Amino acid sequence: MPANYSGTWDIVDNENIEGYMVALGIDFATRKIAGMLKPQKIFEQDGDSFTIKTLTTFRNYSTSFKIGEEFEEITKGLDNRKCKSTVNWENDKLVCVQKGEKKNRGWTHWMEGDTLYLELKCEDQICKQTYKRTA
Ligand code: VL7
Repeated sequence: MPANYSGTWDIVDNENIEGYMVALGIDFATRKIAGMLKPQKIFEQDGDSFTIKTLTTFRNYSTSFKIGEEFEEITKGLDNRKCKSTVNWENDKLVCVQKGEKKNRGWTHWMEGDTLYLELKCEDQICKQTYKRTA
Protein backbone atom coordinates (compact mmCIF):
# COMPACT_ATOMS: atom_id res chain seq x y z
CA MET A 1 0.00 0.00 0.00
CA PRO A 2 1.36 3.39 -0.95
CA ALA A 3 1.35 6.29 1.46
CA ASN A 4 -1.92 8.24 1.71
CA TYR A 5 -1.49 12.00 1.46
CA SER A 6 -5.24 12.76 1.47
CA GLY A 7 -6.18 15.68 3.64
CA THR A 8 -5.66 19.35 4.30
CA TRP A 9 -2.28 20.81 5.07
CA ASP A 10 -1.32 24.35 6.14
CA ILE A 11 2.10 25.84 5.53
CA VAL A 12 4.31 26.50 8.56
CA ASP A 13 7.68 27.14 6.87
CA ASN A 14 8.71 28.42 3.45
CA GLU A 15 12.42 28.63 2.70
CA ASN A 16 13.79 30.29 -0.47
CA ILE A 17 10.48 30.83 -2.24
CA GLU A 18 12.14 34.04 -3.50
CA GLY A 19 14.99 32.18 -5.22
CA TYR A 20 12.56 29.69 -6.74
CA MET A 21 10.38 32.49 -8.12
CA VAL A 22 13.41 34.36 -9.53
CA ALA A 23 14.47 31.13 -11.29
CA LEU A 24 10.97 30.93 -12.80
CA GLY A 25 11.22 34.52 -14.01
CA ILE A 26 8.37 35.86 -11.86
CA ASP A 27 8.30 39.65 -11.85
CA PHE A 28 9.20 41.69 -8.76
CA ALA A 29 5.71 42.89 -7.86
CA THR A 30 4.22 39.39 -8.09
CA ARG A 31 7.09 37.97 -6.03
CA LYS A 32 6.46 40.49 -3.26
CA ILE A 33 2.82 39.38 -3.03
CA ALA A 34 3.46 35.65 -3.55
CA GLY A 35 6.25 35.59 -0.97
CA MET A 36 3.81 36.66 1.76
CA LEU A 37 1.21 33.96 1.05
CA LYS A 38 0.41 31.08 3.40
CA PRO A 39 -0.64 28.29 1.03
CA GLN A 40 -2.91 25.46 2.02
CA LYS A 41 -2.59 22.10 0.23
CA ILE A 42 -5.59 19.87 -0.31
CA PHE A 43 -4.63 16.37 -1.42
CA GLU A 44 -7.24 14.07 -2.91
CA GLN A 45 -5.80 10.61 -3.49
CA ASP A 46 -7.52 7.52 -4.85
CA GLY A 47 -4.91 4.82 -5.27
CA ASP A 48 -2.47 6.21 -7.81
CA SER A 49 -4.77 9.10 -8.89
CA PHE A 50 -4.13 12.48 -7.31
CA THR A 51 -5.45 15.99 -7.27
CA ILE A 52 -3.32 18.52 -5.41
CA LYS A 53 -4.87 21.93 -4.83
CA THR A 54 -2.72 24.82 -3.67
CA LEU A 55 -4.99 27.49 -2.22
CA THR A 56 -4.09 31.06 -1.32
CA THR A 57 -5.86 34.41 -0.91
CA PHE A 58 -4.19 35.61 -4.16
CA ARG A 59 -4.42 32.70 -6.61
CA ASN A 60 -5.12 28.99 -6.58
CA TYR A 61 -3.37 26.23 -8.48
CA SER A 62 -4.55 22.68 -9.07
CA THR A 63 -3.04 19.67 -10.76
CA SER A 64 -4.37 16.16 -11.34
CA PHE A 65 -2.30 13.17 -12.39
CA LYS A 66 -1.84 9.43 -12.25
CA ILE A 67 1.40 7.96 -11.06
CA GLY A 68 3.74 7.17 -13.94
CA GLU A 69 1.58 8.82 -16.63
CA GLU A 70 3.08 11.86 -18.34
CA PHE A 71 0.68 14.79 -18.61
CA GLU A 72 0.77 18.27 -20.07
CA GLU A 73 0.97 20.75 -17.22
CA ILE A 74 0.28 24.41 -17.84
CA THR A 75 1.44 26.36 -14.84
CA LYS A 76 -1.40 28.85 -15.14
CA GLY A 77 -1.14 31.70 -12.68
CA LEU A 78 2.41 30.68 -11.74
CA ASP A 79 4.95 31.19 -14.56
CA ASN A 80 2.45 30.21 -17.28
CA ARG A 81 4.70 27.67 -18.99
CA LYS A 82 3.97 24.26 -20.49
CA CYS A 83 5.69 21.24 -19.01
CA LYS A 84 5.59 17.53 -19.70
CA SER A 85 5.19 16.35 -16.15
CA THR A 86 5.41 12.90 -14.60
CA VAL A 87 4.98 11.92 -10.97
CA ASN A 88 6.40 8.69 -9.62
CA TRP A 89 6.68 6.98 -6.27
CA GLU A 90 10.15 6.73 -4.81
CA ASN A 91 9.32 4.56 -1.84
CA ASP A 92 6.66 6.75 -0.15
CA LYS A 93 7.90 9.99 -1.69
CA LEU A 94 6.04 11.62 -4.58
CA VAL A 95 8.57 12.80 -7.12
CA CYS A 96 7.51 15.04 -10.03
CA VAL A 97 9.73 15.83 -13.02
CA GLN A 98 8.56 18.86 -15.02
CA LYS A 99 10.24 18.73 -18.43
CA GLY A 100 10.18 22.01 -20.31
CA GLU A 101 12.05 25.21 -20.91
CA LYS A 102 13.44 25.36 -17.37
CA LYS A 103 16.21 22.93 -16.48
CA ASN A 104 16.10 20.75 -13.37
CA ARG A 105 12.46 21.57 -12.68
CA GLY A 106 10.32 19.44 -10.41
CA TRP A 107 9.10 18.81 -6.90
CA THR A 108 9.16 16.15 -4.20
CA HIS A 109 6.66 15.54 -1.40
CA TRP A 110 7.07 13.33 1.61
CA MET A 111 5.38 12.91 4.99
CA GLU A 112 6.51 12.29 8.52
CA GLY A 113 3.45 11.83 10.73
CA ASP A 114 1.35 14.98 10.56
CA THR A 115 4.10 16.91 8.78
CA LEU A 116 4.19 17.22 5.00
CA TYR A 117 7.34 18.35 3.23
CA LEU A 118 7.70 19.85 -0.22
CA GLU A 119 10.82 20.70 -2.14
CA LEU A 120 10.28 22.74 -5.29
CA LYS A 121 13.28 23.03 -7.58
CA CYS A 122 14.05 25.04 -10.68
CA GLU A 123 17.50 25.38 -12.20
CA ASP A 124 19.88 25.94 -9.24
CA GLN A 125 17.19 26.95 -6.71
CA ILE A 126 15.35 24.84 -4.13
CA CYS A 127 12.37 26.08 -2.12
CA LYS A 128 11.71 24.01 1.00
CA GLN A 129 8.19 24.09 2.43
CA THR A 130 6.75 22.43 5.53
CA TYR A 131 3.04 21.86 6.19
CA LYS A 132 1.07 20.58 9.18
CA ARG A 133 -2.05 18.49 8.83
CA THR A 134 -5.20 20.36 9.83
CA ALA A 135 -7.78 17.89 8.53
C1 VL7 B 1 3.76 25.70 -6.58
C2 VL7 B 1 4.54 29.19 -5.87
C3 VL7 B 1 5.25 31.03 -7.23
C4 VL7 B 1 4.49 32.28 -9.12
C5 VL7 B 1 1.48 33.42 -7.82
C6 VL7 B 1 1.51 32.77 -6.50
C7 VL7 B 1 0.44 31.71 -6.42
C8 VL7 B 1 0.27 29.46 -5.32
O1 VL7 B 1 3.81 23.21 -7.91
C9 VL7 B 1 3.04 23.43 -7.01
O2 VL7 B 1 2.51 22.45 -6.27
C10 VL7 B 1 2.78 21.11 -6.62
C11 VL7 B 1 3.28 20.39 -5.39
O3 VL7 B 1 2.36 20.43 -4.31
C12 VL7 B 1 1.47 20.47 -7.06
O4 VL7 B 1 0.86 21.22 -8.08
C13 VL7 B 1 2.58 24.82 -6.65
C14 VL7 B 1 3.40 27.03 -6.05
C15 VL7 B 1 4.67 27.74 -5.69
C16 VL7 B 1 5.50 29.63 -6.91
C17 VL7 B 1 5.11 31.24 -8.69
C18 VL7 B 1 3.93 33.34 -8.22
C19 VL7 B 1 2.54 33.70 -8.59
C20 VL7 B 1 0.58 30.92 -5.16
C21 VL7 B 1 -1.04 29.14 -5.95
